Amino acid sequence: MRKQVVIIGSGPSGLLLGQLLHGIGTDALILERSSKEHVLARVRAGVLEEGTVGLVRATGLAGRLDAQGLKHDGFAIAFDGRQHRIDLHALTGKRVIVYGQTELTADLMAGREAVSAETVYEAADVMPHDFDTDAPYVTYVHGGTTHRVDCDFIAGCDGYHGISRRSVPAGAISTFERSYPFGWLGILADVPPVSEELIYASHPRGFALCSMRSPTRSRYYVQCDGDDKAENWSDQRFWDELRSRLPADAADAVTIGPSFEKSIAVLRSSVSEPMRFGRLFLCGDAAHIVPPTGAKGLNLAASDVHYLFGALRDFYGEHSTAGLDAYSSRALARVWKAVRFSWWMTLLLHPFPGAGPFREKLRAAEIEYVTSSHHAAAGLAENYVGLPY
Ligand code: RFL
Ligand code: PHB
Repeated sequence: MRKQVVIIGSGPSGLLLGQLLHGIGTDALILERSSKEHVLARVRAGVLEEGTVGLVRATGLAGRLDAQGLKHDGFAIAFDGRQHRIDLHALTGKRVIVYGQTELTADLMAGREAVSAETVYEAADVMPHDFDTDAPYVTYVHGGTTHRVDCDFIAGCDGYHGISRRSVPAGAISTFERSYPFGWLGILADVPPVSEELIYASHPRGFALCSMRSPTRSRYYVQCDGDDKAENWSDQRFWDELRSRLPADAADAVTIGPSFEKSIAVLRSSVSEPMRFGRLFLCGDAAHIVPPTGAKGLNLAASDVHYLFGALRDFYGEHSTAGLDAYSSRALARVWKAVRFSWWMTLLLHPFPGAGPFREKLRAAEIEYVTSSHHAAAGLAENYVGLPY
């Protein structure tokens, strides 16, 4: 089989890229290791930058996102028993949209099916080959048979645990990493959110985040030990811990109910450079991971897609390789700013085990500073709504 582009992974980056390429008549095949049901069951991001929404609109598949996405003009930082609002819209003229990654994935998958663009789910042993030549190809096993797809380009959209990054020779890639000594325990529950806007709460017992998926579905997180297990947390324990970390007015307003999803995410920053190896291009979590504190992971995947799609469009439309040549440096410039912001917001809002009183005093002073200084709040807001592409 021959395709112009083989996309490895059907997460948001692979699906977005596939749909944009379809729109310009470029033939792309998506190879996904898991089943469709498994991909759709993953609960992850919730906050979209306007740039991400614009990219979804360019696929023509933003109908449900535009109708149901919640427009947020601000969020609160809770600290020392009080809430301080960061007015994103007043500070930047922009807002963010709250819409679940699961819903976005479902919309993109439905759009792909509607135009009969091919995705092979449960593709095993996917392997990119010869991407340092002009004749790359990808092999995979499906239904007990090994298949080979020749192509012009391979897009590695297969996330942090994917094969694309790992198929690059060790000497050709550099990875910069930082792990954090805690995780986030997250739940979903069909109860109304405690507040119309997100609350990022910093408390001596640990960080907590009040988010949502809709006016009737809440997404809450509490900072936990990195090696803790979701099974250790009954619903009651979770709600008690969450409420203990919120200011009294918010704690009293939390509606409690049964959770239907509970999982722990570890926090990590990681960037692998470069993002291009001949005809293999890494995109999204395959190249970089950020802690969820700044809500940047999915949005970075989208900005990579923006650069890669533009490069492929110029290649197929104008025979120009300039965008392909610039892809890695353009994408990485934006990635590192988001890595810095996510790292900073994580340090700002989480008590670090063993940090000691001096660092905790500095952290308190910094929270006071960003919540009382217009200039500091503007810097936070500018990064939160998303830096320009
Ligand atoms: P994904 O979503 O991991 O998709 C990769 C796909 O590749 C498949 N795959 C393979 N396929 C074929 N062969 C192989 N060998 C393969 N190996 C893997 C996988 O099955 C999968 O389907 O990567 P992508 O597309 O780059 O998207 C990245 C985002 O999913 C991620 O950055 C965000 O979810 C991060 N994130 C958040 N981002 C935000 O922008 N805003 C948020 O509010 C936000 N909250 C979060 C988050 C991530 C979280 N967790 C669980 C890590 C909250 C959490 C709790
Ligand atoms: C979420 O709703 O899942 C969410 C929101 C904001 C974040 C991280 C996760 O910073």
